[in-house]
Amino acid sequence: MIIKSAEFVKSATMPSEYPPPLLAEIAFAGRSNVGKSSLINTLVNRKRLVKTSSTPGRTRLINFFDINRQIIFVDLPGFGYAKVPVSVRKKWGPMIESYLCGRETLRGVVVIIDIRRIPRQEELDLLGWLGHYAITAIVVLTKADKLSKNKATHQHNHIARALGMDQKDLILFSAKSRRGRDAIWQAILTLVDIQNNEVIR
Ligand SMILES: Nc1nc2c(ncn2[C@@H]2O[C@H](COP(=O)(O)OP(=O)(O)O)[C@@H](O)[C@H]2O)c(=O)[nH]1
Ligand SMILES: [Mg+2]
Repeated sequence: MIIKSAEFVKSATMPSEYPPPLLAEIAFAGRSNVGKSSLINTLVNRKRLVKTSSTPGRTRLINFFDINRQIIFVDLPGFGYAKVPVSVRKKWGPMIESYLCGRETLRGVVVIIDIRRIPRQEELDLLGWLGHYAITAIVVLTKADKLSKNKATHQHNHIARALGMDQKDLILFSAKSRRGRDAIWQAILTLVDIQNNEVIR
């Protein structure tokens, strides 16, 4: 799909602050610093639609972005950053869960995992919730450029096993090389039911 517009809509912490549910939504979730902002920016060909940061754990809000007046991208707060105070961390689960279980326009969640790490409890919990609410997960292994081809293949296998998933259902991605971008767009467009007659650029 050709990106004609990509605009920040608003930030929210609770359902009363969400924008009206008028368009199909795709949410993005992952550990702090995993590369979530970079992935969204790569998908929409913008350098700084979503702020990237070398200081993890800053985003504590749910951020909504309008793409082409066709899809809403939702940047969920990153989880699992140890330096964030416990009081703040405790709010993340309920905040994310109330979004996931109550948003009628939500079509799927892109779950982003660093290809160099083995998924831990937070990722398993998130995938468990998605399964429970029958929300489709698009699982992406990011920062693939950081590993050699052999190591990437090894991790791909290893992570698939840890998640109990088929290897072919995990998309390898790099914001640096843009590898995997088209595959993620295909998965998204299938979920939001937009015809992809145009070339993805
Ligand atoms: N080499 C490499 N670095 C990445 C990639 N994606 C993100 N990063 C870097 O990882 C750090 C965190 O990225 P960011 O997108 O802000 O992560 P977020 O906290 O999940 O939103 C930044 O320094 C990015 O430049 C990638 O695919 N490859
Ligand atoms: Mg971010």
